[in-house]
This record gives sequence, structure tokens and C-alpha cells, in this order.
Amino acid sequence: MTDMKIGADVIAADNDKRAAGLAADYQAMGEKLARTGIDIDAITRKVSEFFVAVPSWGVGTGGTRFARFPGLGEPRHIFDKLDDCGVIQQLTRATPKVSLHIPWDKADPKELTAKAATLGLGFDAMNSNTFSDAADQTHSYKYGSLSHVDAATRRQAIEHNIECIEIGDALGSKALTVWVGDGSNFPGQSNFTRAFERYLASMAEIYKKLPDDWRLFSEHKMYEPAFYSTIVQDWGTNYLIAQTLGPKAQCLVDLGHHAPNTNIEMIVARLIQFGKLGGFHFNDSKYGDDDLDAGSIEPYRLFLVFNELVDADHRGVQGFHPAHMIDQSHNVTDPIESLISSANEIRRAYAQALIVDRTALDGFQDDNDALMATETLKRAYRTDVEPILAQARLNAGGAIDPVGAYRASGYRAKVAADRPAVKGGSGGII
Ligand code: LRH
Ligand code: MN
Ligand code: MN
Repeated sequence: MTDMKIGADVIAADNDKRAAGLAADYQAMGEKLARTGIDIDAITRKVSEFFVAVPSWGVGTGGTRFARFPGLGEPRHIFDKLDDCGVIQQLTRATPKVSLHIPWDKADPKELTAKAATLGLGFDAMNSNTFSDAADQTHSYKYGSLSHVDAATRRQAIEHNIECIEIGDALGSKALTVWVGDGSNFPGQSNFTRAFERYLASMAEIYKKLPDDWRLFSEHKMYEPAFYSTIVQDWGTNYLIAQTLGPKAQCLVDLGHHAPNTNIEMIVARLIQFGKLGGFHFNDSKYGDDDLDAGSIEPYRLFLVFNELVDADHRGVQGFHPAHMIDQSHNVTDPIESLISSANEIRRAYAQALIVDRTALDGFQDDNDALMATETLKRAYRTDVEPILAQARLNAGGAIDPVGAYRASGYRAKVAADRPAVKGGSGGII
């Protein structure tokens, strides 16, 4: 039985106010695109088939290492979190899956599956956590996990990852994402080579336990919490891991995990070329792993990443199905609103990339016409594709203006009445 959290009448009433405007905008845009030989309905269909997973940890207010300022109606546990994820999906129709983090979201898989089913949700990649200590664990990860000098600590981290696979298998997930904070804070603290050997050996143990139809994603990040060296610091090391482990191992690109100005779209292209792009953690960043809302700082970069993905599809790259997930931390917004808006921004970048004139672009590249090549990308990027995004949501039963409908629903105030207020404090999520 379904148990949608926003009344269908609320969505319908909000849509009614906006339907005529959307119909006019969609019609006008369709005519404009038709002049360049593009069928708007074909683009809308593709957009409707594009989904991005919501991170369970993203629906609670995040924080920095200095403080956390919770909002009203903070989810108390994974079941509240799933309710919030259900709202995002109900309004956007772009986020039918949730990515879980273990042990944060540990619960009976049967209960998780049943709850998710009532909300029309499923589960995307599982995330393990060996970057912090759980209350009941024997060995500490203070000095690392999968690469720890102590075999018993490594074994504990390996077993945790295997448990994540088992839980995920019961939930219908098909991938495990491994991100470790292992590294060092001082030159000389760790032997780069020996530590990486230990990490690879541990990952090989996890890889052996993957079901046949699963993938293992390793996620690189330049620094933090280790501030001198991090074991999986960049896409080069990440590629070596995926290559060493085998065909089910691929790289996960979190957009915030690179040095400022890194050409992330080019990393994406390289990983695609060599069959090792596993998926994404979408977010945006100004300085470091800021976990800001997707498209809020560098929307053009997000578009350029999608340009590579659409280009790969266009070239018919075999077996290419990257996982799309959001990984954000919301400090000053209602997390549900941020995630709604981020899902839309991600679809926007996709829609813009879909309308790039690829034949023209190929020609300009072959003619060394740099100006017209870049103008071809800009032309697509400058196109306001909002009518396509809104129409895709409407066709699928979602909201024309999902944040507007969410606010009209009063959902946050309703859950705040059930969920006890949480006091702020120091320290927060990574
Ligand atoms: C590390 C990271 C990784 C974790 C998540 C909470 O910075 O991006 O994906 O699982 O944050
Ligand atoms: Mn991440
Ligand atoms: Mn991160």
C-alpha cells in the first residue's frame, strides 16, 4: 500500500495554477527547437528517464566541523529519512532511489524494503563507513581502516564492507561505494607504497564477495580528514585501483573532491574511454569538499560533465551506465528543498547537453574552428530548458514547481509537530 506524504490534491492545486503558463512556454520552446531540427518531446522523454539517487544523509541538516544548526522536523532515523526522500521523489519524479550509509542507516532490511515500497522508492549504491568509529566496534579507525598497519583493524573494515554488500543485496542494491579517509597528517607518518599495498589487498577481499551483477565503486578525494596525504587522493590512483581489482571495479567521481580549477569533465572523459567511470556524487564546490547544492556555484561545469556523458551515449559506448547520486550537506536551507532543486539542476544540465548540435560540433572541431565549437556548447547551455523539466515532472505525476508545491503542502511544519526539536551543537557530518 502506498503512503505518499504530500496529498495528491495539494500537487494538483499547485499545478493547476501553473499549467496554462507551462503549456504556452512548452509550445513556444517546441517551436524554437523545431527550427533547429530538435523534437522537444524526444528530449522531454529522455529527461523523464534520467534519475539521480538521493543520499539518506542529505535529508538531515549537515554541519561543519565547527557547528551544526539543525532545522525544524529533523529526521530522527532512517524511516523518517525515507519519508523525506519520498517527498522529493513525489514532487520531482527524478529521484526514485535512495543511497544508504551503513551503519548510520542500519535497520532490518525487510522493514527498510517495506517502508521504501510504501513511498515508491528503491535503493541505489550502498556506502560503507570506515572513516569514523561506531559505538560498538573493537578496533579504532583513528589511524586508518582498509590500509591500517594492524591486520585485525583491516579485517574489521573488510568485514564491515562485506556486511554492507549483504544488506544491500537484501535491499536490491547493485553497488557498493567505498570511500576511506585513510592517509596521514605528517610527512613520514605513513609509507605511501606499503599503505597502498595494504589497501589494495583489503579491497581485493571485498571485491571477492561481490555478487556477479554488482559493481564496486572506489571514491577518490584529495584531502580531509587526512591533511598531508590521502590514500585514494585522485582519479589516477582511483583508476589504478579499479584496474587492479577487475572488471566489476569502477571509479566514483564526487565533484567536490578535486583541487579548485581541476578539469573534472576531462577526468570523466578519460574514465569513460577506459571503461572505468562507475558513477557520480553530484554536488558543487567553491573551495574544497564543500558539498554545496549541485549547480549552485559552477553550473557550466555541471553542463560540461553532462556534455561528456551525452557524447559517450551519442558515440554508442558499450556497457555505459554510470550511477547518478547526489552527495550534499545542507547547512542553511531546508534539506528537502535543496535536494529538490539539486535534482532539477542535474536534469537541467542533462537537458542542455542533449540539445548540443553534435554534428556541428564535430565539424567545428575537425575544422579547428575553436570559436564556433565553443559557441555550439554555449548555445545549448544558454537555452532555458525549464519548460522541458517542468513538463517531464508533470507527465510523471510530479509538480510543475516542486519547491512551490512543497511549501504549499506545509510538510515541514507537519513533521516538526511529530519529530522533536534537535539542539544545535559542535561538529558535524563530513
Ligand atoms: C566523503 C564523502 C563520501 C562519504 C560522504 C558522507 O567526503 O563524499 O562519499 O560517504 O562524503
Ligand atoms: Mn561523496
Ligand atoms: Mn565528500
